[in-house]
Amino acid sequence: MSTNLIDAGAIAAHNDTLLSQVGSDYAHLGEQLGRRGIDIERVRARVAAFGVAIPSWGVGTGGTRFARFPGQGEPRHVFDKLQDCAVIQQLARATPTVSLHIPWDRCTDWSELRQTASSHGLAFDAINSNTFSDQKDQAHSYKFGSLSHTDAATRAQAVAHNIDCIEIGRALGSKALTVWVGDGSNFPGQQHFRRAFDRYLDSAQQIYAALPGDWRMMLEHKICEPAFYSTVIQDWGSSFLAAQTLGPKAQCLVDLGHHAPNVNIELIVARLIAAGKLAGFHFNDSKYGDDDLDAGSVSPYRLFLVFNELVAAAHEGVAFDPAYMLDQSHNVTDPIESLMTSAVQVQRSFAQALLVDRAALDAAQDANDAMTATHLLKAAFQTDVTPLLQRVRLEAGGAIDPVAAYRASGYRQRVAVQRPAVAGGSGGIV
Ligand code: LRH
Ligand code: MN
Ligand code: MN
Repeated sequence: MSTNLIDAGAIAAHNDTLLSQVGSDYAHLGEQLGRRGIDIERVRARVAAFGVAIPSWGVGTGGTRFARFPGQGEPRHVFDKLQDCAVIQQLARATPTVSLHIPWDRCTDWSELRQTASSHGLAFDAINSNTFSDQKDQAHSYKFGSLSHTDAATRAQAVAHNIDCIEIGRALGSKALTVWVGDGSNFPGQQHFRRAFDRYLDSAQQIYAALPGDWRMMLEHKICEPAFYSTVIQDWGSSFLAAQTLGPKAQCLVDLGHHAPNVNIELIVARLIAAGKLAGFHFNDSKYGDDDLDAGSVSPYRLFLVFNELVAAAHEGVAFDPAYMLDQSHNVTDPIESLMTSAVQVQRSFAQALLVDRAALDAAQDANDAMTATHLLKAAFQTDVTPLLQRVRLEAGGAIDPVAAYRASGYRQRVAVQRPAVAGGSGGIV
């Protein structure tokens, strides 16, 4: 393991200071849950098996189109990013996989990258393509779109890039390609809606045809940005239409920040589960739009309600396998701290959803007892599962308080010596 990672002895020493506190808090929670007929050990086992992928682009400081303020010791390349991901996993133990973004992540030897990841105890989740920005020396610009572009050569270039991503993903052991396009229009009349969608489908079909048998193609919709009047894959309806047209390996990915304000995201999740088309998630939080705030930092109850749908479906025996990923931009925090906190928040929402009394909720729903039903959800959401999450981390060799242990480790200061600051600029992604 790399010498830059957190010293296991230091984690153990940190845990020792909190051990007795966690022991009594956990016992107390177990007692409380026991009175509600819930076996804490069973919940703990489910939570311990849960993981959410880290976006490789999330470990660098983000930015907006106005400015980027670089942080200390930012990763210089994909190997540094992996190392930061390893630190997150070592301390929080909820993020065993990494989701790459091509070509933001560059590498001359993908098998070496895979080996490095595995030496850190990490594997690769879905691979993300990028046809929403132009790369140096690119033959055709994506200024007016990619998979749905009016120009056939531009579409072909975008298709080829996605097929390249599949090849990279194969070398890494990924099993899914996530496709988000910024294609759309900024003026009424600029784009022929139906033709643009047909062109998108035609291109997507070519990518789909190149998909290995055991892969999924995850279609990510987004209401706006960078196109602010219309987007080709605007909402879950367009995404669903596309996924249905493409075939069973195509499913719809829900990024929590990609909806109009007040949209009922948990209802969308329920619909996609019912249709067998839920690919997975990009977790983040938002107040106004695609703000890419830390998961659960603004609306933890909404995140819980999403997990409530997932847990309910699993409880009812529905077969589905969503991919869980974070997709956030960290502008004012240390990305490692944000990602650990977000992973734990997602894990927390899952744990809380496991506490819902499903039989009582079914009965309340059947009896049209709205008050009891909503109290049942609140009872689960308002349960402080912190000791359970701490215990899960502890058992897995992580830190009881990941942020405190991280700060005490001096990791950021150490890597800052090796990694010079990258100048600011707009829309900065490492
Ligand atoms: C688009 C998006 C998509 C991209 C990522 C960087 O807003 O959510 O998932 O790949 O951000
Ligand atoms: Mn996303
Ligand atoms: Mn987004």
